[in-house]
Amino acid sequence: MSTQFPEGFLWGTATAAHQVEGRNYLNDWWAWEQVPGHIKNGDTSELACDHYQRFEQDFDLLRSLNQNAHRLSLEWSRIEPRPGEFSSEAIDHYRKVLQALRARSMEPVVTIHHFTNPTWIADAGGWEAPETAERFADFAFRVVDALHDLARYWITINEPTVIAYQGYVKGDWPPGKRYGLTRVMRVLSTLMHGHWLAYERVKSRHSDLQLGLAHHLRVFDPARPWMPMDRIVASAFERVFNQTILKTLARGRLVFPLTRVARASGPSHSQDFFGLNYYTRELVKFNRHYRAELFGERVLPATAPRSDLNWEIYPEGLYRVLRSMSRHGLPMIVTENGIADRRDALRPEYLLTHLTAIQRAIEAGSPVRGYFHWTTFDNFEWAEGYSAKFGLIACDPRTQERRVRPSAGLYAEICRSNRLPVSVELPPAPLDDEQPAGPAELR
Ligand code: IFM
Repeated sequence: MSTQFPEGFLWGTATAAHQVEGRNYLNDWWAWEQVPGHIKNGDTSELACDHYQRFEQDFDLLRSLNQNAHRLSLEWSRIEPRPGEFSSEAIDHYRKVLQALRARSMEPVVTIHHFTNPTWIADAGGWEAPETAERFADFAFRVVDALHDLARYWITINEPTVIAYQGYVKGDWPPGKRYGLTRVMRVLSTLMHGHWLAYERVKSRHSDLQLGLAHHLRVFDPARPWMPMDRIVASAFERVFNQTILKTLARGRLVFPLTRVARASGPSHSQDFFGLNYYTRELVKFNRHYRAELFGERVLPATAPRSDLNWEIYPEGLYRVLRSMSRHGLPMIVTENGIADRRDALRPEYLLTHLTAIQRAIEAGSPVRGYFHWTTFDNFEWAEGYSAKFGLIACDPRTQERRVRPSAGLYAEICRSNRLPVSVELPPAPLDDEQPAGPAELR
């Protein structure tokens, strides 16, 4: 097997505005963080990585680590703080950010919506209100039109199913609802509608741009493959969490179970590339008490290695997902992949095994065009606060000190050579200078 990646392969890291910028006070997440008990250790995003101010130095660092691309998101609440009122100051800021990437020969990939909503959108019903689709599409058109000369790749919405699951099934994220399937499907339908409208509007003016979605796909396997009920719930998870929106997008119309609540349709082609966020697999076991979760209880494998968040490390899943998504016939970009590993003990191997999985998929015919490691620096990991450390670069939210981890050096060498090392001496496991994270709840 070749260890070389295709010419022009995009190598970078990914971030999201609210997780790194700091001082995002006008969105629903900021309001949510203020309520005790919502975020681990009482953390709030506050200054995060202060990236809003420090983006130039941060990009210098990434360039020095040989990255030729970068994924970031725009903060809707900064750009449109009140309905229909667009801040030229915020748009100018993002122009400077994208220019800074271009000046360093780094290809930007820009996400328009990464989890946060302006408070005025949340107050008007968030993604439960059908009008949010229109409002989002207006915003998307406006920002792409203002910045289209600086970025070719755009992602409309990051992880629609995660928004629906965390905010409206589990209730761990804003707006903190615990709904049954029907109301959750309404949320997902509005998200799909918003994507379709945004895609159509943007493409009608800027047909040359490449637009996609970032899908969070997990592999769902039966915990006990010999048990028919486990197999049934695992395939129900696959259908609802992965296939519902994939089929909806492929057919250009809502499919069951979304059709229980709405009958929207959109263009038959609404993704120019397939954005994939892959982290882990979940083993699912039938449990009749788990009605709200399709009777599936997620269980941990007894022996497999796991991240600080207890997510199974399963690189084979990335290969399986890439091969299976190839049937859509779209170029693919791995828009996120990474591990919470505060000691940087598992990350080097995680990187190598997941990149090997990508390479195998490419060899087997999957058109993968780029890889964005999640994430650049340790940042505000939503309900986990600062406790989950996904960064190639450590970042202390109090001092803002950045520290390049050994795995960032390994990644830099891969980015430079555009190939996997034939043999690699993994950096020694670091001294445990930080408290290990306690077991976290499964997502
Ligand atoms: O931090 C998140 C990111 O915002 C979306 N995808 C998963 C990451 C890790 O949990």
